[in-house]
Amino acid sequence: MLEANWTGTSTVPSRNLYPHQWSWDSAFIAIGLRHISPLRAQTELETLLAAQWADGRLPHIVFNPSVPLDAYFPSPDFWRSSTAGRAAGAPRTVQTSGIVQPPVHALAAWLVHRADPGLSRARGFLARLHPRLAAWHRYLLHRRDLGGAGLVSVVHPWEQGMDNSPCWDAPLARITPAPARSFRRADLDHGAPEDRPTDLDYGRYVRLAADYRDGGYRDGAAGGHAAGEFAVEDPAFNALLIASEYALARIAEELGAAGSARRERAERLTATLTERLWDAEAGLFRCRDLRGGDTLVPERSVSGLIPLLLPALPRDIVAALVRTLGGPHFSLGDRTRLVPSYDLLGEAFDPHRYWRGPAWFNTSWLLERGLRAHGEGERADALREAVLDLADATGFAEYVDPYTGAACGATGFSWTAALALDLHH
Ligand code: 9WN
Repeated sequence: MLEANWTGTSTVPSRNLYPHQWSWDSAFIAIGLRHISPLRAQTELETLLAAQWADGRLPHIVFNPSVPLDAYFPSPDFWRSSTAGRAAGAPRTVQTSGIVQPPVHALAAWLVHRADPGLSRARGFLARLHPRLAAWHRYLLHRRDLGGAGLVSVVHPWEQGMDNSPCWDAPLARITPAPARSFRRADLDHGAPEDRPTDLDYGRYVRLAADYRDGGYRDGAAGGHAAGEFAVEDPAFNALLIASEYALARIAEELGAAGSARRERAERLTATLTERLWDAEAGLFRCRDLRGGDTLVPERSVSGLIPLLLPALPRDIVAALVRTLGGPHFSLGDRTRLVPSYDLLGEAFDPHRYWRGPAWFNTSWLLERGLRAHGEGERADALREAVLDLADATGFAEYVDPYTGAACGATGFSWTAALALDLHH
């Protein structure tokens, strides 16, 4: 399946629904590919990083010029990266989007290197990637610290990667949607409407992206003075950045440089994440809505569990997260086998609609890693088994009903295959 989704320089998330290269998909895909072709895994990340902007941002989509414009919306003529993004340093030769996705890349680069260090050294893989990954993290930590406290903000739900999570309902409610007739959704040509975000969601996605584009993709100053109407500090996005900071420390050391400053920064960021986003009463991390009075969003999302990945998390927080995973809101190992994307008891819960309940394979892969890192071997083993069984049983579905495990969304989804492959090894 990964062969079928390979284009020669990267892997599409799914042939029909997502016919270009996506940023965090490529990181997860490389993590799986390293077991069958370390060279392809390296190439996957190199292709993505070649589309980096001069300001350090890694675009969430790198467009394939041979795919017709109407195959995916929003297409290159919407983002207009090479013109609207000129001041921010968008590349001239490739068309990209102008927003970002979670920074899983340094973690992926380190894991890919370790799969075949000889090939990696011979090709200068890490030496070439290191400055680009460092610039990427610098962009996030400096240009995207909109709250001024050290954490990164996302300025669009697509940036966080869980597009229609109920966490965005309140922050999005303040956005005037673009008129439905001003754009045409291509996703509904391939996906069932009840499995996808609504037209109203799309109107707001389009409005936010168009405003960002029309502002030249400029980011605001620290302290929340940016123009954008949507700015959220998300636990998963920040946890993945921290995990990638640890990986960058190891990459620097492999290249003969010091990694300690980066490791210390990762620890400081873990403390800031806890101070800003931890909700002890609920036993999980929350999103902070900077434009909504700087308050915590009262929804429980899988995003709030993903900081379990972090090695420097205080023990009581680790214990609370493990309890929450198995408790009534996520019910892992009891009513669910993969981790639901959203609170089973939440008012907005829907077992089929995208990020409003269904279980996704990448989040379970991240939590498997977190459980194992904190000595929860049995729970990690059970989650690993569930990923392998359900990936196979569903034809590598994009996501599944969290109760029944029935396939939803696209089949032949690349990160499902890649992450199953990784857990198989
Ligand atoms: C928008 C590619 C991407 C994933 C996201 C997922 C979905 C896109 C869409 O597909 O988002 O970026 O069109 O719905 O939500 O996490 O990276 O697989």
